[in-house]
Amino acid sequence: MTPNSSEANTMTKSRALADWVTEAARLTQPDRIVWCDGSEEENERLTREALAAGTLIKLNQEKRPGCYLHRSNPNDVARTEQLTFICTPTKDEAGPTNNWMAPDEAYGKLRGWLKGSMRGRTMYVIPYVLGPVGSHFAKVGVELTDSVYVALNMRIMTRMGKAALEMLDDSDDFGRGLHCTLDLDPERKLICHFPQDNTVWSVGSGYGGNALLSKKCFALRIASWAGRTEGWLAEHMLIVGIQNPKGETTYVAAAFPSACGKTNLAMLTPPPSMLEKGWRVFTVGDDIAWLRVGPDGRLWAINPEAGYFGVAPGTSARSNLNAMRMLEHDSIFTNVAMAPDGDVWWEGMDVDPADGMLDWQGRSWDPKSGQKAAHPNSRFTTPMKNNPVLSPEADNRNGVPISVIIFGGRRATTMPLVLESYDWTHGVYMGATMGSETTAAATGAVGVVRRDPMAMLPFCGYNMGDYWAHWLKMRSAIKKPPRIFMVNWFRKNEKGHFLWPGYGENLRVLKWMLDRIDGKANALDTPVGRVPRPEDLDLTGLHVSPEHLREALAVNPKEWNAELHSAGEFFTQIGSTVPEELRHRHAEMLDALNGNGARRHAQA
Ligand code: GTP
Ligand code: SPV
Ligand code: MN
Repeated sequence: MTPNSSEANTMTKSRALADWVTEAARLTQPDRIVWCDGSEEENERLTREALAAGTLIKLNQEKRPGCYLHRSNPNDVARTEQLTFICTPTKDEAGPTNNWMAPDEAYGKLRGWLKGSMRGRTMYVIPYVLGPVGSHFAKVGVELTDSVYVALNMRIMTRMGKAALEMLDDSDDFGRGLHCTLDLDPERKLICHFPQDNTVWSVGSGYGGNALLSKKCFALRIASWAGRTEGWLAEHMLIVGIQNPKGETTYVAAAFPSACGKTNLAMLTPPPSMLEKGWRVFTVGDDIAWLRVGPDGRLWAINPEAGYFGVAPGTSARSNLNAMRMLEHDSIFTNVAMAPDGDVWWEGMDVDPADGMLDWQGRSWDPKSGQKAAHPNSRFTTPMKNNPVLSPEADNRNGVPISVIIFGGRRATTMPLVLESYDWTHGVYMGATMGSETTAAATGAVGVVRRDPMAMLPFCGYNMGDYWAHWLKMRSAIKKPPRIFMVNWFRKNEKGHFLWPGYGENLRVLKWMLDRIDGKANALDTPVGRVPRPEDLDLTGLHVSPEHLREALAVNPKEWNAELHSAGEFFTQIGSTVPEELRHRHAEMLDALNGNGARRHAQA
């Protein structure tokens, strides 16, 4: 089939979409164009094609029906932040934390690479909806890609196909994503965002965050831009419903950096003592939240996605039973290890590795080699309907009302298990200055503490200082603002052991937050926020030494002086756009920490 506009016209009522597909096809010259409708028949056909091409490997269909393995190119296993650009007319719009390229230069460079790049290949046209269909939050995007792996993943991650074309109707209002795998040469790899054009061009990578353009590219970088203009927030946040024994559900949104526990918190299993009393947890989203002020003046959130692209290593029946259950069928695994019986395996699965395992690159693996069998950033893609604790509200067009916002990082030192902010501005300050150790979710060094404001450092589509100002401004629009907390599940003792057991036990910390809101729990004021004392937490049935707990909760002035110093340096880096209120809070906190403040504080 030769690409032509008359065929496109039969697929969509949108002239703009038809023209754009024709134009992209003229540039990239695919042999075939396939419009994806999202049907089951199409899924089977694309899966067959992917199997035939070796893009997918069939896993044991008795153990894991509908499950497949994908092995990526070994140099294409994580997001590449140094090759990700915000292409606004001026560099200031992108700000000091983003890579910037002038739009003309970026389009020109990529056009050169894209010329004839799909010759001999198929171009998939993937229309999708971000958010529940029919919701006033929802937005339409279309991704053009030459990757069948991308097409199959987009089908899981979004509401893809016919529904999107119906929602678009004859409008020209859709996100334009053009993705081409090319030859995976690191010298010809770029992910470029053009917020003013509602456009992303991504070339040279097949990896999730670089290639599934609905996700970080549109639902965060482009959407955060739109949110600033339109008065809402697009955030790197999970959304979870916590049901108490009385049957009342409170919704919590939490921003943790990549590979720092969002999926795990979103679907946690309560500890036995809390399960018995009737506590339940329900997932609305595990990675991205769009938040808008509702007619009642509260902050409401939806999950723009329809599936999870989660970290495999560390997922086990003990750490996340709900995830293990949802991965039993209809999931795509990327870069995990494969057992001789065609099942999957990864480090931290809590299952002994079988003899004769193949590692993530398909090489035979020796457990004694010291090499990992699964790539540390190996992932699963699974539809949200697989999740046994999916919230009944996950598809609600109005979203869910958010009562608590949590920021959290991966910090071996300094940051206590939980800190409550004094007010919205203080909470925004906590988010703006939070630090976290880098993880395998992006290429580069792992374990280095960097500032990762609101867990959005790699995902904010505009100037970071303006983003903080937008957060502060939101306060005036919200009648009943969520209370803001900071958490750290990852503090260690001097021997390098985690001080807090984490995972399901984290619900105890959430319960303290809910009790704080209800005025039922105590806290200690410190210069940097409120912390629970050990006796303020419900620790029934938990075996953790009092000494560890004290260490986990400690606010250590020496560590905090260093922390505030680092935050101050970050403000200097961001420069003149840092809101005055945040600078003021910073100065006040430094004073209080060093005993000069007006507020009197007890030391933890
Ligand atoms: P992205 O998908 O990259 O945005 O990551 P995420 O924030 O959803 O991270 P995820 O929940 O997948 O967790 C990443 C890693 O952290 C996994 O290896 C988990 O096992 C580990 N982890 C999650 N929660 C905890 C916790 O409470 N304590 C400890 N020690 N590790 C945790
Ligand atoms: C992350 O890195 O934060 C992820 C995975 O959630 S990716 O979709 O690749 O960005
Ligand atoms: Mn993420």
